[in-house]
Amino acid sequence: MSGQPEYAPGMEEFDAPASATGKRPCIALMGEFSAGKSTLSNLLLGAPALPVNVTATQLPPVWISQGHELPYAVGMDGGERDIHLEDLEAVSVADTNHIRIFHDAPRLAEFDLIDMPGISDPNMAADVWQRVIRHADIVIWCTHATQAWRQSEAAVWASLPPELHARSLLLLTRMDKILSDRDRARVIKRVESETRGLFNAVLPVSLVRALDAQEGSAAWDDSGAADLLIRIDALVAEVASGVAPRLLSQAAPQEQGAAPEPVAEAPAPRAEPARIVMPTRVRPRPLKS
Ligand SMILES: Nc1nc2c(ncn2[C@@H]2O[C@H](COP(=O)(O)OP(=O)(O)OP(=O)(O)O)[C@@H](O)[C@H]2O)c(=O)[nH]1
Ligand SMILES: [Mg+2]
Repeated sequence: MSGQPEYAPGMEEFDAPASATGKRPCIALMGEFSAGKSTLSNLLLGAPALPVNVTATQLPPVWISQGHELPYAVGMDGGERDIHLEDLEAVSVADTNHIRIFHDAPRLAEFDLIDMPGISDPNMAADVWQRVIRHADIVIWCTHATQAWRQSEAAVWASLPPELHARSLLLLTRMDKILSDRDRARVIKRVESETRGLFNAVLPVSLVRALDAQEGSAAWDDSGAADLLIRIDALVAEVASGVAPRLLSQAAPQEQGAAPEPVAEAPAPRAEPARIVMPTRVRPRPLKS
């Protein structure tokens, strides 16, 4: 591991809010290595953002906006240079602040996306995500449901401003890997308890099932994707209009830092996967205006 990222709040000012600048709200996808950030990006865009063959490459943050401009890289000094998506191996993480790419996905009319590298990727310098976090209006933090909300994640999240917490979602990915309804409910309950006051909402999802499902189908709803999109739309609208989203209520002190309970993990994909039926009480409630 490359050690804990040490983000120093106040070191860089966050951008002015989207409501003040008229810019599209910017959603940063964050989380540990392999937590599902790029899969979520593909789900939101309805297509892979990058050529499939670059998934093994260590990439700097990838900032995706609507449009047809050619991709470019922004260096540490703010200088821009053209890049080729087929040759991303040539983009050095050490010299590149972030990559800008453009896509005609309809959802990008509402928001920009920044697909971040994993916060504790052993092959990635700890500060890579810190260089661009100031552009984020909203964070969707992806955490593996089977080992959700580790100390390393909590430490990074605690270093970010409370205003950002209130506009951000915690996504429990890989819910399909947890076998029983009971274990799924237990994980959701624990993480909700440990993160109360730290996110706008905690949402369980199976990104692979959502990708396999037709949008609007029962399988799509059961994957958690429908609830996720409702919540994203609400947050984006609130951020764009300058309404301050509200946090989940504060955690009781003794609830913080409880040891994760073991959960039974699904051994292998099944031919006929069971539907993920999310407990009704954890479905996101509509935000009151
Ligand atoms: N079963 C299951 N697999 C998932 C889910 N979400 C992501 N994956 C898989 O997890 C692997 C890693 O997903 P990515 O989206 O590349 O993760 P990432 O967070 O972008 O990873 P880095 O950019 O390397 O930090 C891929 O093989 C995905 O198919 C999920 O909800 N369920
Ligand atoms: Mg990724």
